[in-house]
Amino acid sequence: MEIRDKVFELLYGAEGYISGEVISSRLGISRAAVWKHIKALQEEGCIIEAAPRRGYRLRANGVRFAEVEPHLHTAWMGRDFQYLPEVDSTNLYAKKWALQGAANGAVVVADMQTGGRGRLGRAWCSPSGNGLWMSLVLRPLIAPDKAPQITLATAVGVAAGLRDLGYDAGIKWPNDIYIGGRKVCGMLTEMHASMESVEWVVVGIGINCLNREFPPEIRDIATSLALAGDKPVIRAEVAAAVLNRLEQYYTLLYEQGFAGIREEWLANNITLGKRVKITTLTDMMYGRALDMNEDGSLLLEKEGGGEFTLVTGDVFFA
Ligand code: BT5
Repeated sequence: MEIRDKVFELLYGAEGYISGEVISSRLGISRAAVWKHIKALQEEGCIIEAAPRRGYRLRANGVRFAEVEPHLHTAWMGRDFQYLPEVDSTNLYAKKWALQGAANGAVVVADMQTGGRGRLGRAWCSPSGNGLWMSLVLRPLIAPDKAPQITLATAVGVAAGLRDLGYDAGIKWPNDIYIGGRKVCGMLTEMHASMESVEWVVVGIGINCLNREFPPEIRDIATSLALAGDKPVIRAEVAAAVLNRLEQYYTLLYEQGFAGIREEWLANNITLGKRVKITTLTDMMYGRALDMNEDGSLLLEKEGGGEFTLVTGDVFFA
């Protein structure tokens, strides 16, 4: 365990304040080193108060397992859990972990990503201290052509988790989560499969939690839970709420097929009935989103007549 994690555990386990002296003698490090780790934890999003003579007190915090676990009610989801202060991308990390044998339901969470990615190589803005950047390893017993259903089940699970916390979260096809007309969460599913079976799926989920501002390129389209709600956002609670629901909906998908996921998706989507512009690698068109087909694809009524089935691509409200 890193020294910083040990400092965190002492703060977390303390009732009230713990002095710098106690931390330094318990861990055998200097007072200056204690202060350095406290500052680094603060930069990661932990709210740590420092009071003269009394020491340090942890108020609100980050996304280490010790903080997530009390809210987690799962049997297998998130039971193997890694926290990283910084990583290029949790999806890249999870893929390497999957190759090394990570269990079904293994989760990696980072405080910050230096190379967070969206679909088609787009960038995902993942600064330190304010988001939930996590990836799950799944080993579902499904045929590769059913993998897109995992993505849709993820959207249903994340939206349900956010609604449990009181946010009015809606799903934009296929799996962006919106609150108040802005994107609060994106997902990136990657898989490794043979012709017959899926070996592993890595599901990356990025949720803006405490962000108060965004870079210019996404300022008009992005929001965070802090901006969308009027209550404190505890990232560990968000992580657990989402993981709890994901276990439920993946289990539903594996045991009963896609119909139940589709029903939930239909009940919580913000796409159907709207005028949209869609883009695929080869096409661009306007239309009205009519329905989600039984296989998860999106049925459109094209402007100018006819129907179109969108299997993969982007949907913009137009
Ligand atoms: C996505 O792609 O929405 C998938 C995002 C997945 C991020 C997670 S974080 C944990 C894991 N590790 C990774 O490296 N990735 C996953 P897409 O639908 O292609 O949308 C990307 C677009 O969203 C960008 O081109 C921007 O316009 C916008 N965007 C970027 N950062 C954003 C943010 N923080 N909040 C809202 N929108 C953002």
